[in-house]
Amino acid sequence: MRKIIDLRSDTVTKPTPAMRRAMAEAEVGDDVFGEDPTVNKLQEYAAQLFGREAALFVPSGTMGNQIAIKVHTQPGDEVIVEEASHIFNSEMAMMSAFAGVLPRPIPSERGFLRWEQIERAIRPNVYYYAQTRLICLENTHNLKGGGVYPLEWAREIVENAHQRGLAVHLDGARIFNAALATGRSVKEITEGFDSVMFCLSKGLGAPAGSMLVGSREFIEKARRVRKMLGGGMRQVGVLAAAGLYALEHHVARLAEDHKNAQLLAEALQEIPEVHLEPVETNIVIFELSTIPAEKLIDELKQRDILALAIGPRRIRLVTHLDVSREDVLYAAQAIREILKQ
Ligand code: TLP
Repeated sequence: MRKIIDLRSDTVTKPTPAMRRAMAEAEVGDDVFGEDPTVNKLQEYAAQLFGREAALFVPSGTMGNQIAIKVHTQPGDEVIVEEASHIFNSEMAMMSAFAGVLPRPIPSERGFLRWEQIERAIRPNVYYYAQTRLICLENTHNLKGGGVYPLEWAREIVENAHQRGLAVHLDGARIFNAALATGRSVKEITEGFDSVMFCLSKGLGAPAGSMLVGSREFIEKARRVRKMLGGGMRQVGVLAAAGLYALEHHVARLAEDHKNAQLLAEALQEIPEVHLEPVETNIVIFELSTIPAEKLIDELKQRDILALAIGPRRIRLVTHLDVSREDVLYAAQAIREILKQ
């Protein structure tokens, strides 16, 4: 039987045999008591990688983002987000439901806001206006093609926001892809953000888990909010071990995913019915001019290739640990054949 080529997301990776061994051998304890040595090691390692005082292991990226929003805001505050951001679109309106805040979405071309746009959206200090309290940025930007936030733009936002007394949170679900693409460290590209969330369970290949990093004070508050959400876990060192393994062994190999995404993009570019968006990391997005996205997806499924529709004619393909060079070439060829029919 041919293997399934799953390009729907980099969340679909399965733990490698070596990662599973690390999980099986993990030392564990009750993490709600702060006594899981493997979780503690992962948190210390993450804090050190990002040059922060502390870090917190959380079950998912969504929970990490929502904890950060809750810690940075008070009910009734306003939060500036990019229109196509994950926080605004794919987290169940949780910032309103849980933190009681109002998102203020701002459109952009590739997912990256400039300070001038943000500045215009900040509420003046008038007593009957909700007050802007937080800005959330996303790097890489998922739904607008996996692009990397221009470093100077992000720095300008952080600096100006702080001068205005606003906090800035980074949804860095794929921050290691951004670091690789720019040739800089995660510490360098996230400097100054009040909090950063990153995922262990995407391109890094762990089965679950994300991290929040920030100041000791922020992480202490975040731990309380994690408990409110039922995210306090017990002998979770078995999962933290996968995360540690991922950080130690799967960061450099993201280069392969970027190469495969480029290869896929080059092949797709040759197909006249495909309108490809720029590809910078491991995400490939294109628009179809002749058939609906669902039709192509159904046809691909019959050839054991899985893809994701993110609009009526828009498709996203993501490269990762379980996708080879041969797989992407096979997928590109299949797309070409289906569209020709
Ligand atoms: N993204 C998933 C889906 O939810 C769309 C994917 O397949 O890309 N921030 C960003 C930028 C994300 O892309 C995601 C997940 C999250 C946060 C949430 O992480 P999880 O799924 O762990 O809650």
